[in-house]
Amino acid sequence: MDIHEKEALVELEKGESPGPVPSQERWMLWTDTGLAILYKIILSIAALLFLGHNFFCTARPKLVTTQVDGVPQFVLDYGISLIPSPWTWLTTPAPLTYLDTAEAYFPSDISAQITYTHPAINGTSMHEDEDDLPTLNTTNLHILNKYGDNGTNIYLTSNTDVTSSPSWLTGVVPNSTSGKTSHAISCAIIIYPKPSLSVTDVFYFYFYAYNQGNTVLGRELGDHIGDWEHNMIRFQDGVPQAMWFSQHSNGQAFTYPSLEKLNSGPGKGKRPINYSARGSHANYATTGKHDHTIPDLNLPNGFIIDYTSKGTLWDPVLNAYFYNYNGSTNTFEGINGAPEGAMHFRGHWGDEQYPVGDPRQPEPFFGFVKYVSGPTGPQDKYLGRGNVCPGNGIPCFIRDRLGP
Ligand SMILES: *[C@@H]1O[C@H](CO)[C@@H](O)[C@H](O)[C@H]1NC(C)=O
Ligand SMILES: *[C@@H]1O[C@H](CO)[C@@H](O)[C@H](O)[C@H]1NC(C)=O
Ligand SMILES: *[C@@H]1O[C@H](CO)[C@@H](O)[C@H](O)[C@H]1NC(C)=O
Ligand SMILES: *[C@@H]1O[C@H](CO)[C@@H](O)[C@H](O)[C@H]1NC(C)=O
Ligand SMILES: *[C@@H]1O[C@H](CO)[C@@H](O)[C@H](O)[C@H]1NC(C)=O
Ligand SMILES: CC(=O)N[C@H]1CO[C@H](CO)[C@@H](O)[C@@H]1O
Repeated sequence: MDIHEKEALVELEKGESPGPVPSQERWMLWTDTGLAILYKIILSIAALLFLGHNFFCTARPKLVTTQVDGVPQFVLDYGISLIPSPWTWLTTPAPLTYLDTAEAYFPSDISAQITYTHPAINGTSMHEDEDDLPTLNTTNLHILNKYGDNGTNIYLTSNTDVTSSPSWLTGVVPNSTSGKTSHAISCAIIIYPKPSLSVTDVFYFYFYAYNQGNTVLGRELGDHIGDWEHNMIRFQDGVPQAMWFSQHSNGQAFTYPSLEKLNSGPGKGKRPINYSARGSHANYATTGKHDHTIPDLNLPNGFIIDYTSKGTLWDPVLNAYFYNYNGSTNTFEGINGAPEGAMHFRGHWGDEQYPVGDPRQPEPFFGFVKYVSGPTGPQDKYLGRGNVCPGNGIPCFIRDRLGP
């Protein structure tokens, strides 16, 4: 749980595998007709290469520009780039996530959340006809910022009673082979260069339709509709330095070398693994139990426990929206057409806390309730932080040893 995520990035599909290469003898026997065919093949390949070049240029202009903007000219002048290509840089060290074996609430499509909900202010639903609202989607969601104290009091509220467990709350189980959430974009990757610190912070925001709270003395507390969690990797000259794991109202930071990495596949040795806790989706660097009764002092056992395990592998980067963030204007620039409205929306991604007495809200337990309010989005998560931890006043320890 955490309080506070594209148009799909053009997929770089592998080409068709080439057919069998003609043997030496076949080449020798080729006639003029054979040569004409050969020329045609060469011309076709040249045309394909040209089109491919244009494809790549149009597919990632912003990324390339961002990279080059921050690169000293001599690096370019000497022609040997020590900066990994943007794709490698963005996709290779990106965190992979293991969802708990008993997870019931999977990553969810960001735009689906808008479809299954309607905006409400202080318990009163806004209506498309009365409030002159268009059909809301990830492109135009920010128009709600005109209402409810700049959007901050707007709650995307479920169209159905969530206590009846509508199926959209459970999200999408990632493909067990590829780790991709098909037809669900559940991740927003935000690139924020901070020249004054000589770093680039890359935020990986994960979206879930539902957060199931921890069970304390047999009572489930702190559930909410909508859940935004994140990791942040701080890069210096394209080299990862440290990583932040969001957990409940705060989280933990680790140095990049201390993190264990994927031990096979293309990201071997580079991609840090993190574990998403059952229900609450808090992010941890290790498997097992994590007690967070005392905030920021995670213990292996205790009273309020998150569970992580090597369950379903999810690769959030395979289906994500990418953005450049401009800290001086607080604006998101969608890369490859990623919709910006969802990022600029200042309201909540789920229902407002149900009042005591509401039939959906069980009696409070020592003052704690089952259903709390849905979280606000990425723009509200201290993107401008100076340290690896959010600038929320809680001391920042960057651990160089793994622990719960
Ligand atoms: C919300 O509604 C309640 C009850 O109708 C009212 O007392 C309260 O002032 C309202 N709050 C805001 C911020 O409008
Ligand atoms: C959102 O709706 C607007 C019309 O209000 C439309 O122009 C836009 O293409 C839609 N965006 C998406 C992502 O569907
Ligand atoms: C809403 O935004 C305007 C302009 O940025 C600001 O002056 C005002 O104080 C904000 N209101 C609230 C309730 O945050
Ligand atoms: C899962 O991914 C694999 C590899 O990308 C693919 O071959 C398979 O069809 C996918 N399965 C489903 C159910 O989409
Ligand atoms: C951020 O926006 C401002 C104002 O539009 C612009 O001057 C500045 O160059 C932008 N910064 C980046 C890093 O794009
Ligand atoms: C921190 C941690 O538990 N890392 C694990 C990441 O995954 C690799 C292989 O999948 C394990 O060997 C690590 O222990």
